[in-house]
Amino acid sequence: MEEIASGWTTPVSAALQEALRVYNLPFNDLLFHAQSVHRMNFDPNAVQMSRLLSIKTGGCAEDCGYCSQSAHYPTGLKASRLMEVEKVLTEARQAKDAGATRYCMGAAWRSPKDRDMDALVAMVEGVKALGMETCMTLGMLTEPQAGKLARAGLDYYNHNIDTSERFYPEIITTRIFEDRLDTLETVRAAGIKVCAGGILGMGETVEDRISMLLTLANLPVPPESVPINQLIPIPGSKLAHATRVDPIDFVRTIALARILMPTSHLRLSAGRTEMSDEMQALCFFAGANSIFVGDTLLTADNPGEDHDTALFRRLGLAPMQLEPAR
Ligand code: SAM
Ligand code: DTB
Ligand code: SF4
Repeated sequence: MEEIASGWTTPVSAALQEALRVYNLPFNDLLFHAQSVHRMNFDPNAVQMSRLLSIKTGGCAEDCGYCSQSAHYPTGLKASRLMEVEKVLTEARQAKDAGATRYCMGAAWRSPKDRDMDALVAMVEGVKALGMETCMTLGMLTEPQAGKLARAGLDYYNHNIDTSERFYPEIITTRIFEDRLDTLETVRAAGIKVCAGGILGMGETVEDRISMLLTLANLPVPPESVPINQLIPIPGSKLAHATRVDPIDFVRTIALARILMPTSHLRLSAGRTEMSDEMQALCFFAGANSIFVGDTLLTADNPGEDHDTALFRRLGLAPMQLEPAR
């Protein structure tokens, strides 16, 4: 085993070396390969649309260096309590009318408190009753909490590993990489589909990005949904001045993700306001087939309906239809 340059200090596995070889293929070869894999598994012109809502904003105990919602950084965000169930359902109805098929409710928690579970269950049941898929991202879950959400009908749980195991402690110190994997296992065991991905542009190396993808692809069952976020630099956060990831490197990472996880929905997530239409088009060609729609993500801006409708028209893309419930 040999060492790879650019800061990777541990011996590099054969899988990482092979993935790096694919990643470094001539761009056209890489994209052709990724698009071929994509076509074998999906309609190449259909894009799944999810809508996010922050149901509990700010004041989070965790110290994630990228996040506007961590209480450890002076980001200027006003913290708020858990939203009322009825208010969440009103927002979900509007998202459905605007074409979203999945509603993702996020809370700035290290983990939910048991006293919050009844409201969370009511939100899942209410959104499901509207005929949308449900997703939640609430931090670490215990087995009983995951069980309650599963029984309420939660379809997906989002819990990102964010980066490689090696780079993780540089970004977050209040929990460890293994904690994330434990929650993913708990979610999977409860019968909820897994949404897990990460962020590019936090100062990680190419090998870190590939290592993150290999961790996801080598889970006992790969995530059904893989969000790839481009860091939105948040003023006041630890990563406020991180260098932006090179767009071609970003597209290469999407292509490798598609090749490593052929049947997962690959979401071009945070950071689209800073991406040109051309870059997004390349990401879709490389195998991305899901986006967040609407003007806001959790706290940050998103392109919004007008821009995305125009983008879909320019690219001949269509919203992916929900599979009929079995
Ligand atoms: N508190 C929960 C957790 O951490 O799992 C759920 C919410 S958290 C905001 C969800 C994910 O959003 C994070 O894991 C991270 O990948 C992504 N994220 C947060 N802030 C971001 C930013 N500034 N830029 C890009 N992605 C971000
Ligand atoms: C994910 O990977 N990206 C979404 C969702 N999962 C929860 C969140 C992006 C957050 C972007 C920063 C913000 O809105 O505060
Ligand atoms: Fe809290 Fe999640 Fe933000 Fe980390 S990413 S500070 S856990 S809201």
